[in-house]
Amino acid sequence: MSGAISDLSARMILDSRGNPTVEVSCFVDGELRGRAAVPSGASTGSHEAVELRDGGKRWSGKGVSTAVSNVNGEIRDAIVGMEISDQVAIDSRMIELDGTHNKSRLGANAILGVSMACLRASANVPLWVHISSENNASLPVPLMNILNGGAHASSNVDIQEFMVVPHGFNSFIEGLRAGVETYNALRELLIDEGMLGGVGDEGGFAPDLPRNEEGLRLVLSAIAKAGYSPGEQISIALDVAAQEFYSNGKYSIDGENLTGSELGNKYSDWLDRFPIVSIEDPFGEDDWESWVEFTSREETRVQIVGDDLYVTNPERLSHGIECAASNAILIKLNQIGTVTETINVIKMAKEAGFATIMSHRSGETSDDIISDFAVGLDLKQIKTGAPARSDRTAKYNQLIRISEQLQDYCQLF
Ligand code: 2PG
Ligand code: MG
Repeated sequence: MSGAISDLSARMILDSRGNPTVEVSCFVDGELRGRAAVPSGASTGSHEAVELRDGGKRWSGKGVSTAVSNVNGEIRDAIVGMEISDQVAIDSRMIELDGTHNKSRLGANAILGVSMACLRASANVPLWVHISSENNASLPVPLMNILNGGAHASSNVDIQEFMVVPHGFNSFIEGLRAGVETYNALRELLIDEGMLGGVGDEGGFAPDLPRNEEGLRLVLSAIAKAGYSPGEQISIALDVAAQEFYSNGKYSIDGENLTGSELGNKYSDWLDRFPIVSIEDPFGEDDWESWVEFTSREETRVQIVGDDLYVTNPERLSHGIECAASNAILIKLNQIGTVTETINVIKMAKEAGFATIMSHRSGETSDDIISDFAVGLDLKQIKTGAPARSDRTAKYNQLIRISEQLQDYCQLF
C-alpha cells in the first residue's frame, strides 16, 4: 500500500528472558498499521550491530529507555511524512541519521524496531506474500533445538544447540509433528535416565551430561524412540557457538584444549558416526583459517553455517564467500539492524550458492516476523527453538497458518 507515515511510537516491553526490549508502532494516514518487537541474543557475535542498553541499576542495566527515546524523538522526526512503501528510503534515512558503521549511536534495537514496523505497515496482503514479489515462496524445514547448552543453559554442556531437522516429510505440518514427537520422546528418555531438569532459553531440555557427545546419543535415541528413521526422516543439526569456549587460540571442550584442526577432526569423527546434516559456528568468529580448512574437507557431506562469523553483515559474508569459509549463513535481522540490509545479505548469499537459514534470537517475543521472512524470501530453513514456550511456538504457529495457503515444503538434505 502507499501513504505517508503519520506517526511512530516506541515503548519498552519484556522479552522471553524478562529483559526489556523495544516495540514500535507505525501509523499511516493516522491509522495504526504495523507493530514490531525486537529480539535479543545471549551468545552475540562481537561484530554485530549494537543493541543500545541503558546500563546502571534499573532493569539490571538492561533498560532500553534511550533506544525508545531515540525512536520517539530523532527517528520519528526524520521518518514521519515519508512514503510507507519505500522501505529502502526509510532504512537509508535511518542509517544516515545514525552515522556510525554499527548503529551504535541510535541503537540497532531502535532502528530495527522502526524498520520492521514500517514493513508491516506497508503490507496490505499477508506479509510473506508482500515480500515474496520476486521470489518463490516455500515453507522452510525447521531446525528445532530440543537440547540446550552453552550460553543458553546453566548445565555443563559446551555445545549450545542440539537440533532435530525433520526433512523427510511431504508437508510442513508432518515435519513439525515429527519434531514435536521427538521432543516428547527426549523428555521421556531423560525421565527414564533420571536426568530431566529444567529447560534452557530456547525451550529445549538442559541436562548436565558427562560429555558433549552424549547429547548426540540422546537426540539420536529420541528420534528412534519416536518411531522415525534417523538420517532418512529426521537428522541432527548442531550450533556449537564455539566462540563461547575459544580463548588464546584453543577450544576448551570436554575438559580438553583443542586447536582448530583437532576440533575439526572431532566433528569429522561425529559426522562418521551420527546423522548430522548441519554444523553452525564450529569455530570462533575470527578463526577464519579453521573454517576454511574444515569447509574444504567436509563441505560435500555437511552444511557449515556462519552465524557469529558473518553476523548478517555483507562485508563479512563477502570475505567468507571469497575464501570459502562455509557453505551456509544464518540470517538474523537484529545483527545488521534493518529490513533492507537483511534482504540484501540474503540475496548475496543465494547468488554465491550459500544455503540460508532464518533465525530467532535466544531472547524473543511473540513477534513472528521471521516466519514470514523465511517463507516469502524462500530461505528454505528456519531455526526457531524447541516446539515449546510461546516465544518459540509463535513462529511455528505462524508457519502453520501460512501452510493453509501454501503447501510447498522444502525438500532438503
Ligand atoms: C544463535 C542464537 C539463536 P543467540 O547463536 O544462533 O539460537 O543464539 O540469540 O543467543 O545469539
Ligand atoms: Mg548461533
